[in-house]
Amino acid sequence: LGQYNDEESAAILASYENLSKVDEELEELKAYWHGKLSNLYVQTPSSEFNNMINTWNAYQCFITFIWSRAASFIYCGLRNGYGYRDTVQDIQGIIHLDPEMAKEKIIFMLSAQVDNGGGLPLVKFDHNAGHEDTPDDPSYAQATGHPAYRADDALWLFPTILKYIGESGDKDFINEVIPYANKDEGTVYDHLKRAINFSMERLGAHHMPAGLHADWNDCLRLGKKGESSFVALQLYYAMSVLRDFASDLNDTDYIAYLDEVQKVLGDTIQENCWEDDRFIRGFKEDGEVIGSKKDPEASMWLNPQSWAVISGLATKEQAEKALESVYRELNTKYGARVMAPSYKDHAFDGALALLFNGSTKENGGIFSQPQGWIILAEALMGHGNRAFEYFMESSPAAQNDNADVRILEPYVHGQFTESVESPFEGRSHVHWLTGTASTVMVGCVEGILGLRPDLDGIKLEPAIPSDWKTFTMDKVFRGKKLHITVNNPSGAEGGYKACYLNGDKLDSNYIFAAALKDENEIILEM
Ligand code: IFM
Repeated sequence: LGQYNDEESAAILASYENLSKVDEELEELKAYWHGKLSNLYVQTPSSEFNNMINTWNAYQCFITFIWSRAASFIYCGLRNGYGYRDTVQDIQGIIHLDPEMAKEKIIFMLSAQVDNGGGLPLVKFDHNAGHEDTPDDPSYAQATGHPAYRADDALWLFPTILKYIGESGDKDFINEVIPYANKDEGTVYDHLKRAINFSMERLGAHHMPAGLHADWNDCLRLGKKGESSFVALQLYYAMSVLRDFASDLNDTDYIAYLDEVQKVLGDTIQENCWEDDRFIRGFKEDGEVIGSKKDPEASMWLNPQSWAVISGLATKEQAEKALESVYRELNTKYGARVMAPSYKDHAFDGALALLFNGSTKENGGIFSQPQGWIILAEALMGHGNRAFEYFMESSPAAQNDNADVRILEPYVHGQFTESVESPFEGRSHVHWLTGTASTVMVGCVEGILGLRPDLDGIKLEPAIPSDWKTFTMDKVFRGKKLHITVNNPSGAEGGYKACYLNGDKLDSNYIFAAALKDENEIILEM
């Protein structure tokens, strides 16, 4: 109604005086949403988990997918475009439900990648691919208010595109030609290669990616000389993803290049970022460590620990130690803090988190988005009990009886929750438009439920609470119906003993897409 003038709106209102039209449209609306949510339906012993995964988290994923952070008066006022990282991340939350819808947005975001491989920090609503200014042009900063590149933006494309191709089986997508934001065009494969180049051309003193204007953490200004361990881990992971695509395309020269640079990057992260029982957060412009165990404040950071596992860089021993450190030093009854202790007297110049009171937002608050990554990391290690514990601590559905404290609706994720130093511990903020929707969805679907599609099929590797004796998942995968029953008579929290597809015992827990019929009975024994 807000889009029309008085006369036109009055006509629309009048058309609803016919109640059968109201009924019809309500049915249409219900059918639309049931359709959108129908590609995955789980029945586990946890009603909180079922409600979030089948309905509410999924619904929030579609809402953030559509709006990104663009339309929230609570979040940052009305923006004149889409944030690159946020939008590419948000796509991940709906891929398992609607890969076609995801594809369209992926293409749009690739067309907002600059020809140097970096993402446009803000993609205007009237984005005109091939003709946009970039952060290298003063006019871009003037129009958008964003003067510089972020270190991480284009690196989010790797997990997102991998998930899309895995879910859809659309391998040809890698050869699709898409324009760059400012000039030139290239295949999706070329876009990804340039994203790697963007980071490789901006390395700091330890040969790790520079932190630039910010990485995922908007409050860390590390500049051209400071370095981010989080981005280094993202880059390490991106190289593994691209290696798979390169093998599929038989691009042997590029595989050799990736192997060489990934080894150098991996070695430097190991040498410079591992400290006894944790990965550090990075280096300041002057070369000093951020997030060292001996620092009086901000000595422990969540994201480098979870991403060391997700990226595949951490050894098993490092992963176990780092995850244990997270649990010991960051976990609270409402989830894991983004770092601790909060900055108060020892923040450095680029640590803008100091602007916030301790235990809120990036200053030691329970940032909700990283909860999805810690759930995923624990699940990848086969720690089903821990993964589920993190899910429950931060899950809106588990706080139905805590509304006086939490304040937000018990079915929607918020951006952060106040933590231990706050007089309002447990109070959550900024509902609906938050990347939490997609990270927690991915953590639960790929992590706890263990549904992990890749180029040729799908791996089933649940990591569940050991008291779940059995659960089922109905999933549509590449147009085929999968009815999956997971049995866990011996109380495992990870691993599997046997996997059956339509009565035949398989060699592993991997199911080739080519082996699927239209309807499939799958049994996984844990
Ligand atoms: O990563 C950012 C996100 O892009 C916007 N909200 C805050 C997050 C953490 O700083």
